[in-house]
Amino acid sequence: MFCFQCEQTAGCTGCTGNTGVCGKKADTAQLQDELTGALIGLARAVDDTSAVSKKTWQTIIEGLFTTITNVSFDNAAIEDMIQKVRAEKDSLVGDCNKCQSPCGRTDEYDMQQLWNADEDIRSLKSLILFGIRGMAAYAYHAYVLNFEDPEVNQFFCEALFRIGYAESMDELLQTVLKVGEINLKCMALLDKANTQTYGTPEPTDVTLTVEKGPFIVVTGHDLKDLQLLLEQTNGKGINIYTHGEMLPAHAYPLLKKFPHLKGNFGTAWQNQQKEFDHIPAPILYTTNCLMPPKSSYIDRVFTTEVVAFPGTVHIDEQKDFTPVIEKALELGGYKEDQTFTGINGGTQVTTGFGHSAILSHADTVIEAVKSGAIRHFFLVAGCDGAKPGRNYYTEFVKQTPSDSIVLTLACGKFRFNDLNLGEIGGLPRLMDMGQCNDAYGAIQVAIALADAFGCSVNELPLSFVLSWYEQKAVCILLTLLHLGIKNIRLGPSLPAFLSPNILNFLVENYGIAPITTPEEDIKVLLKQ
Ligand code: FS2
Ligand code: SF4
Repeated sequence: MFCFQCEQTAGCTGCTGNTGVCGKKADTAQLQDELTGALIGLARAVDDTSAVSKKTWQTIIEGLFTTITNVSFDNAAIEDMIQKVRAEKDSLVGDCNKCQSPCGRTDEYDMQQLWNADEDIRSLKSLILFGIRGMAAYAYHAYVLNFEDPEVNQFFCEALFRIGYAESMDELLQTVLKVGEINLKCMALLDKANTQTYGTPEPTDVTLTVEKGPFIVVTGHDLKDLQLLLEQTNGKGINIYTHGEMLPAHAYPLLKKFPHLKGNFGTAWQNQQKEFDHIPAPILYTTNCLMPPKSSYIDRVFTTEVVAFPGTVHIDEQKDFTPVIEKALELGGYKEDQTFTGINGGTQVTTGFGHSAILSHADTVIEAVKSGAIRHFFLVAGCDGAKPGRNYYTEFVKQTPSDSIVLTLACGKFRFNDLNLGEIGGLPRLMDMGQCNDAYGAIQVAIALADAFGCSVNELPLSFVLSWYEQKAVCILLTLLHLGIKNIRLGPSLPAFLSPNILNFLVENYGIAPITTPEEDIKVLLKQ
């Protein structure tokens, strides 16, 4: 196998051999390559016909989402997805199969060509591929809420097509930045889908205590699945607790109105095996990140949508959560309320500081900056992961000066979201903007502040300190580059798929730098 798409890739170069660091087996990696090759074949067919339908876009988005890290470990599910992609291609250019002198224009792509390409070409094409994989997750969450953007859909095909095409570095670089441009539109689409469906997020305190009685833990990013689960458990004496990237769901008016959406259990994805080991409750996975479940709790793991693991019960598109509900009732939950704490000992966290909530205090913020009460903003955001070096982010937040604001989003926040950093002018110093896709909100806040001060985003007293793990972080990074944002600090390590030349390009043109120590980085960033 060869895979180097995530931050924990073996030896910071690539997973090879029989199993990846994430637990993905070589045959699964092979099938994911086959699926990607089939998707490129489908994109080529789209380029060759005008007969595309909604189903074509959905197939492409679903296929790409399936290949994100920690989404699907299930060979049978991936094989089904490959067949779906091939069937869709046949529906567009079925005659290609009967052609006596095939031109090869709609052939599937052999991913070995990419993995064995010149390292700079491989690097640029990997940025495109991993970026659109991440973007596909956002497009998927939007389309389950019936929101689509034809330009976003079309771009998935364009990008896939270019991965299978011989192009110069300059041409590929344009496509790399276009992934960032289109991902901004895709995140805007999802922001619209979430807020028009569930209301505008509002700051909300969330307890980490689990009440006695039956409960279900729901993890991942898909708000629609949470909504359906809340509806199906209503009045059944079962409480629902969010986990990981589902925490921001508590802030949406239409979700928080369910009285049995009680609180949050646990921290970020890499702690699942420890945190899920002994709980008397089932866990529903709506997306990544899925850690391979231990045998001690695999019978309590339920998956839905594209997330899949052999040996777990998969809830299909009919969305009948009865097996999860029955498991919750059978296990019965805790006999007494259990008080859990976050990583730093806090017993509650706060979420819901989306762009609307923050910008509703824009006058206060602008005044505080003008008076010097706020010296700097730090966006400390992104994925969590298992590497010990990720403690950097906890220390960084703890050491930010008392006249600075820390904005955060995505699952990396669990390293510090239970800290009480105090307030400035009635605003908390630490504000959780939501899931990783809510990077869109952070961008809106930055643009609004730049407008208010009549400067560019790069001239604001604002620093981006990002942690990455999987491919959604890649598309967000490309969006920030597309917007021309400079001096981003990135960690805990730099992507293995950046060749020395491409990394050099990013350093020279965007000032991207790896994290060093919290002390040193804070000192340097406060001066920029
Ligand atoms: Fe965290 Fe995993 Fe949100 Fe990533 S739960 S690393 O998928 O997308 O962030
Ligand atoms: Fe390795 Fe990451 Fe690929 Fe898993 S997803 S095989 S850990 S590079």
